[in-house]
This record gives sequence, structure tokens and C-alpha cells, in this order.
Amino acid sequence: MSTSLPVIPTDVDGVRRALAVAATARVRAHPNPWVGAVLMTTDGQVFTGATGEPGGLHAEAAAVAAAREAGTDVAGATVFVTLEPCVRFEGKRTPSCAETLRDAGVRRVVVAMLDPDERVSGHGVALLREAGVEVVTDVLRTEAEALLRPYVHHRRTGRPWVLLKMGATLDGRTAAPDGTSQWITGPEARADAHQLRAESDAILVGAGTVRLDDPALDVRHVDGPHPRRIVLGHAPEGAKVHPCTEMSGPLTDVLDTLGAEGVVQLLVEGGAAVAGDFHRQGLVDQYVLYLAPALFGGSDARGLFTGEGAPTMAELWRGEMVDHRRVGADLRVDLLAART
Ligand code: AOF
Ligand code: ZN
Repeated sequence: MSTSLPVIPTDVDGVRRALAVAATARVRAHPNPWVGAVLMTTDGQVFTGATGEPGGLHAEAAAVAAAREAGTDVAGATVFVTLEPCVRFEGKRTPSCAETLRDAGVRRVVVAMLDPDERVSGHGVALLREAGVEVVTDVLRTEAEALLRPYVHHRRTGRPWVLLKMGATLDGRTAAPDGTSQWITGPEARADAHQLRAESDAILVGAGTVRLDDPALDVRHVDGPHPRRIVLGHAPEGAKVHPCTEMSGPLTDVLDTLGAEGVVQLLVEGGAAVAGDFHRQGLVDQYVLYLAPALFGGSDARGLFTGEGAPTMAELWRGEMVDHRRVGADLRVDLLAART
């Protein structure tokens, strides 16, 4: 839904600020979308709100609450928000933000993107407009969609956003010929990977990784909730990964099941066989590679993927590099799978 109203520069500024607020809510809010709101009163006071824990306050409600706590009247205010304010639907846990804004007497709402959730999409904007609130949409929409990629993907496909995380030397090797691999990347990269865990709703490994590494798959080094643990195959008794969910069958079915269970982002952490299966079936949405400035220097060290890769140049897989940055001594490269 677009609007004939002109987008003035202050709308972009307001939404940009709301996007920065939204980014701070990610770890806390997921699997709910991480949303930011900036409320500007008629006398120019600014209050911000970000989505709370699941079942807690939404961004808009938090911004209105912040203004009220300061004893400020929000009637006539403008609200900049990164996602369309929600409406009531069955099973919803919190009050509708569109109604909260309407009832508070907000005059103008600037929305970055519509909610891809069909229970909400377009309805929040319509409710506000019907109440006489001026609504502008699609301000910095591309940026907002990029920030909420996993959520948008989940609501559009019913499957989790699959993030494959791998650590390797610059020659693409993950372990010495004797199987040892600790540690190829440095402590900063490993802490960064724990941030990925904290942002994910579930984390998946193969049974082989459980047997070889006995990983705990919990969140350390950073603050955040522990993701649900999924093992493909059987996790032996006594493994640190317990309690976990053991799953088997086609990966597409696994993703359908996890998506239906509300997993918005799934972190795949290995090993090389599982990585190869997800990759070759085109099921990885985002690749995060931590590359150490180190070289095994031969063909006998283990590689990132087992199984048969692209047989000819015609089948070479290429992604889009959306980010690259130094993390400690290592390089983090983020690739997105090309969308067809
Ligand atoms: C907003 N602002 O900050 C967020 C929204 O179960 P509930 O009540 O928490 O509602 C979850 C739904 O609300 C979620 O599926 C999405 O459509 C919307 N999320 N909406 O207005 C927010 N996090
Ligand atoms: Zn809401």
C-alpha cells in the first residue's frame, strides 16, 4: 500500500532512528519481530520504545508508556515505526498497537514496512486511517525489510531463515587431517558466533558433531536466551546437548515442522555433512563464514563440506556478499543466497 502524501526529510530521520532502536531489541524480542518506535510530541519531545520479550510490550506501546511515565501528553504526536502497528487476532498476547496509538490521540504515523503476517498486513494501517490518523508507509522500507529478513522470510514461506555458520582457515579447511580443530578462529570470532546463537530460535547440528565434539550449544560470552537444540539423528545418552529435539527425514520437512513451531531463525552449526546437505539443497538463506588468517596448506586437511560439490564451472554457486568485517584477528563474511 502506498500513499500520495509526500515524504518529507524528517520522516526519513525519524524512521532511521526507529531502525536503530529496533536493532537493540533483536535478542530480546525474537521470535517476535524486533521493532522500534520513536514518538515525537507536538512540542518536540522524543520518546523511544522497542519490542520487549515475547508476550511483553510492543515497540509502540513502550514508546507511549515512556511518554506517559514522563507525564507527557501524547495527543497530536507523530510516531515513526519500523513495522506496521499490529491489530487484534486470535491467539495474540498483547493489546493492538494500532488501537493503542489511535486511542492515545496520535495524529500521524510513519511506517517503514507493512507487516508480512497476513493476520496484520494492511489492517493496522487501515484501522488508523479509518480513525482519521494520517499514515505514511514505505519510508526506508528496504532497510526495514533487511533488518527483519528472518521474520519476513518466515511469514512468507512458513520456514525458518536458515543461517549456516562456519569457521575455517583462508584455504577453506576446518580441521587438521587428525581431526583436531581447536581453535582455528580466535576468541572474538567465537564470541561473535555466540551472538548468532542468542539471535536464533533454534540451533541444529548433526549427530556426528554431537559424537565428535559433544557441544553444549548454549549461549555463553554474550547475554541472551538459549536457543532450542535440534539434533539430526540420534544424540547419545550423556551428551551435553540434552535436552534436545531429535529429528530425521527430508530437510524440507524438518524446516516445515520447525517453521510451524514458530522457529523464525535456525542456526546450522555443522558438521561438514549437514552443511553440504543444506547447501546443495538450496536451503541456506545466509552464510556466515569466519575465516582465520591461517593456511593448512594441503589437500589432506578437512573441508567445509563433504559430499559432491559443483562438478563444473557452470554449476559453481555464487552468493551476494552483504557484509564483511574484521572480528579480532579473523574475517567475518556474510553471504546471502541469490533469490530467484
Ligand atoms: C507491533 N509492534 O513491536 C511487534 C509487532 O502475540 P503478540 O501480541 O506479541 O503479537 C505478535 C504479533 O505482533 C507478531 O506476529 C507481529 O505481527 C506483530 N509484532 N507488532 O505493532 C511490535 N513486535
Ligand atoms: Zn503491536
